[in-house]
Amino acid sequence: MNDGWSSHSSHWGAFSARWDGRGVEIAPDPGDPAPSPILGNFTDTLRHRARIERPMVRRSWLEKTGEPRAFDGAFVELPWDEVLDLLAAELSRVHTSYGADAIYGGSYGWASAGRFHHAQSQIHRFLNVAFGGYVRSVNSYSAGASAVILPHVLGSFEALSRRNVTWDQISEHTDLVLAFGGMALKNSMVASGGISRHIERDAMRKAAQRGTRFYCVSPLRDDLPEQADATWLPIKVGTDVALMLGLAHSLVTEGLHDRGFLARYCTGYELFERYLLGIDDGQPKHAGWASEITGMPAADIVALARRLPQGRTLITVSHSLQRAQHGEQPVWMGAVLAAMLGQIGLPGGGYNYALGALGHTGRRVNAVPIPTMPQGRNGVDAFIPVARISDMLLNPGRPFDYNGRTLTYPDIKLVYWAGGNPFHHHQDINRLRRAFNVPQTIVVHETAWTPTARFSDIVLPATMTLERDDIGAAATDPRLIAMRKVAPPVGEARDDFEIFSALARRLGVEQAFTEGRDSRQWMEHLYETTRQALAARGWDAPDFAEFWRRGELALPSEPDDGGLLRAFRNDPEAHKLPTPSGKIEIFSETIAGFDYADCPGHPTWLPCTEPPTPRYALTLIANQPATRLHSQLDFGRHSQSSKIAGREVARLNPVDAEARGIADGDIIRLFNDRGACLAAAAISDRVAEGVVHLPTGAWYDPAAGDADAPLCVHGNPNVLTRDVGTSRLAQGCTGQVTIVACEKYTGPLPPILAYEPPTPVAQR
Ligand SMILES: Nc1nc2c(c(=O)[nH]1)N[C@H]1C(S)=C(S)[C@@H](COP(=O)(O)OP(=O)(O)OC[C@H]3O[C@@H](n4cnc5c(=O)[nH]c(N)nc54)[C@H](O)[C@@H]3O)O[C@H]1N2
Ligand SMILES: Nc1nc2c(c(=O)[nH]1)N[C@H]1C(S)=C(S)[C@@H](COP(=O)(O)OP(=O)(O)OC[C@H]3O[C@@H](n4cnc5c(=O)[nH]c(N)nc54)[C@H](O)[C@@H]3O)O[C@H]1N2
Ligand SMILES: [Mo]
Repeated sequence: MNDGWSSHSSHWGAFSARWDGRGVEIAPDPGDPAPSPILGNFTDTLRHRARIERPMVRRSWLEKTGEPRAFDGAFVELPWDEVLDLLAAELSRVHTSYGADAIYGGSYGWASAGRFHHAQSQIHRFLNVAFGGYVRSVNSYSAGASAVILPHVLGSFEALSRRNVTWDQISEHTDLVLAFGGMALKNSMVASGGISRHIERDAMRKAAQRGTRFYCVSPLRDDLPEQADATWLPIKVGTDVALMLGLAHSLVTEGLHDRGFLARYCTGYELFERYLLGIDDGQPKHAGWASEITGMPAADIVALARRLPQGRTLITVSHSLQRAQHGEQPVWMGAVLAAMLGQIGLPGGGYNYALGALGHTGRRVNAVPIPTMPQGRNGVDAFIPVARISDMLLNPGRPFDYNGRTLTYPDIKLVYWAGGNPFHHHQDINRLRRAFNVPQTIVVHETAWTPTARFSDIVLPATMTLERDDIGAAATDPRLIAMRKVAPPVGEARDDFEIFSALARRLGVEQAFTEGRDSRQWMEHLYETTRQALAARGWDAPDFAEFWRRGELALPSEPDDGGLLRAFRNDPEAHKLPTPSGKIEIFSETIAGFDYADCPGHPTWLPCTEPPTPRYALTLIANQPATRLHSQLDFGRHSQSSKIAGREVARLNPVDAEARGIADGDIIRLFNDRGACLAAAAISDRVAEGVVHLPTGAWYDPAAGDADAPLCVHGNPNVLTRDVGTSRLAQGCTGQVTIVACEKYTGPLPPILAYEPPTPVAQR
């Protein structure tokens, strides 16, 4: 590009950037109809003091003093060669003494968009090559429950979320969208690997203008955009299954359910109907019953049920509903409600799990594979469902349930992380601190001094995306982007690939790790798969040099054919669903056979076992932040501009604020039995009564003093959330909601120290 501008891409959009030695200028991609303001976080981050400039090692680790880890910043700066020698020796020691199943390399996290410098692929490949494997994690924080339940009852998570109903179908065909958890534009701004066009706002506007009625079932009104002109149904948090059952009951009693569809395409409806009608437990799940639980008037439930079969109706269930205890149930019951309406597989109708939760959904997928870094083979059997990290570290050797199996937590001696921030993403941070004190060694590659870096032993400075060349691509985006280096690396930062290559050399496996390729040769190699697939179909397939010169490449898309559900609807014999019966499982013999009280054989109303109490009367929504991706670049300009007095903003309803004497802009303290944090109050009638909304991503900033449960002075909701699995079936993350109390904070306001780098200390 001219004038020093380079094409680049991120999880939140494609753009061009220019570096003047101090700051970065950003120009969103001209083809993007609604670029994300999160791009603004790049402008001042490259040389921010929060960046890690040199390798650092915790002094107490170097000196083997046995002190517990702390956020005290006592790190010794060491030259690269010395640190790499130390680390290679430590990895060898742990591997030789305890085996590869003592190394946790799950390393969950979003890292950055480039497909070659993909931190997870790099670390997994390194551990596979060097040690034959590592203890891994399965599933995600995003879809912990749904990824496990959906294949039992309907089909793969991938097929149901990403290859299903499209925004085009909705604009053209859909009469009613019942969106559980909404479809907030702030969420679909983001797609891992990249997103070059943000189409959701205009798609919803177009649909609404044609007459689609949107219903936003959510504690937050803004979970559907203005353009959708939605009706807001602010039901009590965590009660969606009761509402779905109430709707289903009304359908049945009024004879509005599609018996033909249920008979032809589903199995187990009769057993479920007994539950719905209360034949065995004496409790019909009628609208009155649902009203008591959800707080929504019974007449409104009946009226909504009558509307559902009147036109083309789409039911969506967001990720957030299943990031809670018993999160399997709303995912399953949403599908059952849609099955009862008989529209599954019709254009713009039926069921789409997690539509709008990310920019991956509602689109056509690419017809060719995108470049992906091969990770090699992991020979270690032991794994955990990803959100069981603290459980694993605290309870080596303890058995746990997962998806019909009884597994055992391995005994982890070394934790290695690259591209994720567990002190952002995990629940109950005070418990996580105790867990992170168990292993002998914690290693992290980071771009910045995140709380995870601060709590590790060996901290290696990684380049950030703008400091290296890469290829940006996602299976749901029709453009491959040449991500050109914008600026030189900060300090002594190195690419993850370079770091692992240097370690591999010390461990005698360099050739196996690099296969003799440098970064550029790897990119060319990975690109070749895509190029060959394009060439095979007669598409424009330039060589790598030409792609790099152009800066981008268009990828063809698969047709908008409704995917698995449409094929199944059209011919259920030829296109059986990948479930045990080949049909939609309203009752699952498999799940019933596991005999889990917290996940029975059909969708069931199971209340949360930690309901609000007089002391903790409010429900906290700890959702995805609008001003950044998770915790990434929280120190960046756009994220910072949204804070008040440096704190993350917590919204609450005027009624709840008044009852507690809280005014707009006040600093408040949110607390429960697990922890406490400060935040700045914003009073808003877009938040339902009884709810506090504090998004995730403010860097954990513990006040000095209290070692067990320090106050987070910045506003990280994960000091409050509960660290339990969704159920014995999926053991997914339950971080979306928790109970809290809230009061005005009148003490002296502690400074924000989260972005202050540690000052290196001398070795004693
Ligand atoms: N309470 C609560 N908690 C939640 C959620 C919730 O709803 N509520 N949501 C959950 C969900 S869905 C998710 S996906 C997780 C997200 O959790 P994470 O994916 O862990 O969060 P990120 O902030 O994206 O962390 C990525 C880290 O990688 C670093 N990084 C970026 N590029 C590179 C690189 O090239 N190399 C290296 N080595 N590092 C790099 C960034 O600086 C950042 O610290 O959070 C989960 N946590
Ligand atoms: N800007 C931005 N976008 C993102 C991300 C980000 O960090 N920043 N992260 C991305 C990632 S990794 C993921 S997995 C997705 C996550 O996608 P989601 O999990 O769907 O997103 P959230 O914003 O956490 O939650 C959506 C909404 O669900 C509502 N909700 C919470 N509990 C309940 C409930 O019990 N019932 C009902 N009806 N509604 C409820 C909340 O009001 C919340 O705003 O978002 C992606 N998009
Ligand atoms: Mo996620």
